[in-house]
Amino acid sequence: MSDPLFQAMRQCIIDGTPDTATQLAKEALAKGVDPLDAINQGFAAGIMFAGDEFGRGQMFLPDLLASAEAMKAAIKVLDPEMLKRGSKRETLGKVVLGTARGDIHDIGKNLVATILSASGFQIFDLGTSVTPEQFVAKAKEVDADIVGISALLTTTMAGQKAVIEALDRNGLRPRVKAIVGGAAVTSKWATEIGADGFSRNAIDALELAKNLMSKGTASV
Ligand code: B1M
Repeated sequence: MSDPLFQAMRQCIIDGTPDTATQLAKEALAKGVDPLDAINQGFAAGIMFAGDEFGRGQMFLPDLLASAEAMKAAIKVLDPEMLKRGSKRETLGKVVLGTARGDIHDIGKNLVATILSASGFQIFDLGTSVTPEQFVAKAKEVDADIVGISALLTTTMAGQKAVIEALDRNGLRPRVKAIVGGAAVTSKWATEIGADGFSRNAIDALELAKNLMSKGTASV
């Protein structure tokens, strides 16, 4: 990651400066940089570094919050361009998305929503800290094809299992597929809780969702 623009993007997230993040995101678009490259090679590198520093006790919560705000500011600028790039695609399916109960992390979930939406999926985003009952109610209401549950904390991963159990209890599966993701989520965990799919990042989530729609099943 030697490109000075990507380097500056990474640094502004570490510094927690939303104004600079906004400005660099605009600069990237003006230079024709793919918005996903700007996120993956620039801004996300900063938030991962900040997370590692936080984990090692080298950064405190207010600083991490500032980093998250800067990350959101960048994505706000890049989002419309990502959506525009996918705007001509047909509707591929309905996806209910949310972060598991007790979990307020939403940057990754929002990225998944943007990528799926840009690629033609209809997204019903329930936001953060969503209960199993809320997932079930929305899936019924919109006749969802896929329910996606994000979890970033080891403690809230249990919420993914609770959603899958609630979908089963309400007779929604196997027609409605359940997919899971988030930093600590593994393929092993996904298998253990009976999810229909797992993905490590937003791009893989798109492939997974497409597979589920075309084949009716997907491997975890
Ligand atoms: Co928090 N946090 N945080 N945090 N935070 C982590 C997750 C942590 C690993 C940091 C650390 O200690 N190193 C740690 C969790 C430890 C653990 O449980 N194993 C942690 C902690 C401890 C906490 C608090 C408990 C801190 C405290 O209060 N003492 C607290 C919890 C609050 C709560 O939820 N109840 C907390 C709070 C926060 C902030 C509010 C400051 C902020 C969140 C802001 C927000 O989201 N609006 C925050 C942040 C920013 C992070 C880190 C640094 C970055 C997360 C992120 O946005 N990554 C994170 C460190 C880390 O993950 N290494 C950390 C960038 C994003 C693009 O990636 O979210 O992984 P990610 O999403 C990816 C993939 O995972 C995947 O695709 C996405 C895009 O490629 N994916 C899916 C995600 N969801 C998917 C769903 C799918 C498919 C793929 O299908 C449905």
